Amino acid sequence: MSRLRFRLGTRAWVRAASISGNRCCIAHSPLWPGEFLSTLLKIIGKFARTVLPRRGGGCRCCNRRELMKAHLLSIAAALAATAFGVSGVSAQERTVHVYNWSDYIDESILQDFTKETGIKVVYDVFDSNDILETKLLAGGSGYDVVVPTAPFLARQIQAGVFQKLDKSKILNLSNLWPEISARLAKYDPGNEYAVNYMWGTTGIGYNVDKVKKALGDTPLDSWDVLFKPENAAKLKSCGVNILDASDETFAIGMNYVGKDPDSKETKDLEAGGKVYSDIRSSAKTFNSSSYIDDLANGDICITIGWSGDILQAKTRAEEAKNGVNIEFSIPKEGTYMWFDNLAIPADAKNVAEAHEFINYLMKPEVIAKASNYVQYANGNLSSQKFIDKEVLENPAVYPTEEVTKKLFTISPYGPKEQRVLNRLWTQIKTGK
Ligand code: N2P
Repeated sequence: MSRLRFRLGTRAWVRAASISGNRCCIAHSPLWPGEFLSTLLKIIGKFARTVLPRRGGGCRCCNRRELMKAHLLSIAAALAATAFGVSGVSAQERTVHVYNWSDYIDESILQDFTKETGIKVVYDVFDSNDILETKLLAGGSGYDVVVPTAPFLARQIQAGVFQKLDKSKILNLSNLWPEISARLAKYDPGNEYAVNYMWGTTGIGYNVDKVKKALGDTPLDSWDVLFKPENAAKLKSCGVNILDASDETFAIGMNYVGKDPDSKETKDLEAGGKVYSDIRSSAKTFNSSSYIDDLANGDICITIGWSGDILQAKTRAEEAKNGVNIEFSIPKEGTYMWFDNLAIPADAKNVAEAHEFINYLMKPEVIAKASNYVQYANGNLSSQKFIDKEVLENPAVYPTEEVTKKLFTISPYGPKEQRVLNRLWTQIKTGK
């Protein structure tokens, strides 16, 4: 839009100076955008006025020679403005469109990025990989940076959805944590398309007092708390939420019943799904974003949830001083460990800005600021010296080695397997 205005401005100026006949008029174009350009115009305009002293209205009659001079001058001005002005204009107008998970950044980071680079951030959020994938596969999403979870990233790379990163433009990649990059390379061989943003686990978030009231001294270190139908029934009245993320919930369900969490066999998926259909009647909601506030406000008392989301709920409750005491547990049977990653769609319009944005996020102090706020671990080793002690030393954020051994990852679903998963999950959610 602004570039169009710039072109109009250039044309308007040239035209204004070359009115046919005996009249010539040198005028500042009101359409001309940008401080740089207006300064340039002032200088050139001043020069033009010296050659062609202005009379009332900025126009005067002039002879052929003068008209020719004005004409040439105006063309030179337009060319100069085009040559020098484009970078001036685009520095002012540069934008990056980012599509990230909800509750996943300290928004002051976006403002700081704009202050430092002049690039405006248009920031939208989603709360499921399925939503992101639908947009990416349809094409023309309009996003320059997106954040898929690893198995989705892998199949989206296969589908040609992303462009390779130009690593020469992301010098802060030198700060990455080799162990996390190696894990990510299972999904993105050679780490060509993506950079880890955050990683974490999917566990149980609960309201300590309400769950104790409902279940007495039942230990909270096992999925039994939620998956045993008799426990779920007791928790029903204080509010049970299930994360609306079928790939994860099925993997966790299959693991719970002793199957391979990465199985894609229909019978295993059915067995994993049964864990949820057995407790369906006790579930209040299937949600992956507003559940943070619901837990913080006491509207639900237990949820399957992402580590940092639960810790953010805890922080919100503490800040609200509402007496709600929240904890997160990584169940002893093990759980899913996931990786969310920054990638650039193949059809991104602002590729240079996307690289700058990723590079900025990978500054150790910047990504540490994000981790401190969202309470998720990140894949940047150099950032750890900037991470608050309470975050870095919280095993719910950076699990101990012993716990890490029980964490599993999953591979992407193929199209047919995905259809089975979708069908089963819809049946569970609708209770049919
Ligand atoms: C942040 C959600 C983390 C996404 N609200 C887990 N993939």
